[in-house]
Amino acid sequence: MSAETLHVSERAHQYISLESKHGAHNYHPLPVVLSRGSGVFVWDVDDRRYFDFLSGYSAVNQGHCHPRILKSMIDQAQQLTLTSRAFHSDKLGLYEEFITHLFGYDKVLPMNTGVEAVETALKLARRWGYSVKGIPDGQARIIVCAGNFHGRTSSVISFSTDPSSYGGFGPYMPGFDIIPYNDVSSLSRALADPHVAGFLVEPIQGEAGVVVPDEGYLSRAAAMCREAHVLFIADEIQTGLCRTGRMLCCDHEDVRPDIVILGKALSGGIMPVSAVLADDEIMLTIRPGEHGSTYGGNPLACAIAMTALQVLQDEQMAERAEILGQQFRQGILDLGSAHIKLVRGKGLLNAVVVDHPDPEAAWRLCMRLMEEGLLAKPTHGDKIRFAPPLCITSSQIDECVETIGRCLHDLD
Ligand code: IF1
Repeated sequence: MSAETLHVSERAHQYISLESKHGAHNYHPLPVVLSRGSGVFVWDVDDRRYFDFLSGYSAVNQGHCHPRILKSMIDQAQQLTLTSRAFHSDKLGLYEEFITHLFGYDKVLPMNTGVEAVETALKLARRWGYSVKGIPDGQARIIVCAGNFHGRTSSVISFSTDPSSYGGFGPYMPGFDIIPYNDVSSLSRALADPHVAGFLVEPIQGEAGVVVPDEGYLSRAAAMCREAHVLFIADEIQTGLCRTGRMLCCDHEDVRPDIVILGKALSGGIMPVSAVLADDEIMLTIRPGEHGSTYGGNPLACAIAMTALQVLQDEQMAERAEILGQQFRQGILDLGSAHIKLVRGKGLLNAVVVDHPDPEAAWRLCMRLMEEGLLAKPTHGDKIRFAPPLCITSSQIDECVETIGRCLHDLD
């Protein structure tokens, strides 16, 4: 039994042991075993309640087990779940019309996980580069940013700068140029290469610790890409769908990406649903039989995603995230803790950088928060991401800020 699991009940330890014995050790979770979720709350196997400040890494923006999304899932699951794309269904076209009208694009290519949508966007950009921009076959390049996180397939980790993502998994996919994030002069230099097809960027870098670029960075970058006839590709898998206070994070700067990548909350945390949005000049460069997925666009996913998107609008979740995020960041600053180097974020995607001589301080703080009924997890050592479901209330924000303050005080 590790030191961390000393705190857990016998019941919880049984579940943790099963995972340890029979499951790959590709994660290091907090020692808590969850069994129920509703709204902002989750409960563990001993019926202790927690505020969920990770939200499935922004997949549960609508709140755990949202009743309207669940109902859509149950109704459709009793009707038809999967046809494959060998046949049409009575849900795919309706979903495609719904999501393309909502975001203002000609077409959508439905996939499942976020990284599959990222891979799809990369293939679209390369194919557009060859068949529209006229890049010589096999020479297309994609610009990406240092500190990126776009998923964990072999191609995508090929342009990661995080050794824990790419280390020991070579050989790597060629064709990517890495530039510093939030740096328009390096982007300008990289765009000078006529073989560049696209620029893939997170509007806010989530995994890097909620790194928010300078005001105007996204709009400058998008204008430079337009000037260079290069596709601006926004990975909104974590920042999209109301998380940062707008339907898309790019909306903060009125940027309309050439390709938008969505995932996570597109299903409200029910099942993997992702999507790539683009106009015909890009989307129609892929012809029948040249890309796909067994589950991509399945009727169950379509029904769930339409309701998940409708809930975001009906419950004004972008507006809520904007207002409650400001309240959260101000509340954290008002704590005046010597252990907070800074708090940063947009909407309800925020992170606190912990300032403490103990390198384990962020982890210890999260363990204390867990004991006080709030779940959060450190990212990259000294940063803790705080991202609750967007259905959280103002008084709950105050309650959680007070809890964070108490636990920061206990750090010493
Ligand atoms: C893990 C991170 C977050 C993403 C962005 C694509 C994907 C993700 C901006 C791929 C996925 C998840 C993956 C999960 C933990 C989590 C994560 F810590 F890994 F980086 F949120 F910040 N683009 N992020 O954030 O989507 O294929 O996972 O559906 O791999 O540990 P996916």
